[in-house]
Amino acid sequence: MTKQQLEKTKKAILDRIDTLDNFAILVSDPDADAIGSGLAMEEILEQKGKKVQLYSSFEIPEYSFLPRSEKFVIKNTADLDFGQFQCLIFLDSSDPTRTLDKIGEQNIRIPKDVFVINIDHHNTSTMFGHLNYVVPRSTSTGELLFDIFGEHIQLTPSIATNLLCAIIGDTNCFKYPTYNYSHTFEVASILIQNGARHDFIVRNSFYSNTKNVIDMNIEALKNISYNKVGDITFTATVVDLKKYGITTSSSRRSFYNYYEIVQSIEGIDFSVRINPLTQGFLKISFRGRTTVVNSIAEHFGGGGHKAAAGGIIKSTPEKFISDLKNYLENAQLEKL
Ligand SMILES: [Mn+2]
Repeated sequence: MTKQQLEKTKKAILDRIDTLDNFAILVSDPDADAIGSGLAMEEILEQKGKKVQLYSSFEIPEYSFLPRSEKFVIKNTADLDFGQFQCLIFLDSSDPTRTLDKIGEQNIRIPKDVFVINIDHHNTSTMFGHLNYVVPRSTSTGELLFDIFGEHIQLTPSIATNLLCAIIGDTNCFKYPTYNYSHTFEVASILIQNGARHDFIVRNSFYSNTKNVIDMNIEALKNISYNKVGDITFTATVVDLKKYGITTSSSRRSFYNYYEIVQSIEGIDFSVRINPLTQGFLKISFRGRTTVVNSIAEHFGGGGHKAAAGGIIKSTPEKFISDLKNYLENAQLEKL
């Protein structure tokens, strides 16, 4: 979207929110960006005197440190009657089904007369909203919420903390190499000036692991296989989260230490982590070190960002790795 289109969309979103009263906010499978953005959006609408419900299909105990986290109603979005709302705001969701726990046959039914606003930074967005504010070059949905609403609200310490947590989470502490951080650091600075606490977010996001999480990271690292197809070298590991009592929804955060180490291995182009789910499904998570990985994830029916992407597929770990190698034989991968 061009700068002019974004400005126009931003104004349309602000105008539309002014005219409506009854909102639901839906977030993608929860990471820090989805959760922090959801909480900030809920408070923004409350400030504007709106009726608002904030939903997650997944439990989010690992983000209970965030201010106002009790505002989340945990309910599978497949079971929601959206007809009771005038407007749905989807955050960080490249398509509406990203808000679902996708195992099994589920879908989202949105009545035609319900207005849909889509705010996201995935370049795989299906632009499903009546208004779409989609900026793939942006670090996070949290940063986009600041861009849209920052000048139109009172930036409370809780909004500032939730937005900064979203940005820190989606940039992996400003370490992903795929963004121009010039604007992001300006936003972060304003958030900190308005009461966001960097130390609180970092301690709770990255330095608060249980022993189970550490044991799982050790197993994931121990079991790494090194694979080479043509010029491409990648690591793969299979870990069963269930063994460690860790839910799929918190897995991204739980593997922080594993990713830090895998990303630091010289000569590796990308890594893939394979997590067997129930009913013969696998959750696959790619991290690019030198190559773009969302094109690989898309080949397997998933999506994501250039350096971090994934999806859920029906396969076995052995078959998936063999399919991945076959795909890489002829794939033209872009460099990060
Ligand atoms: Mn995000």
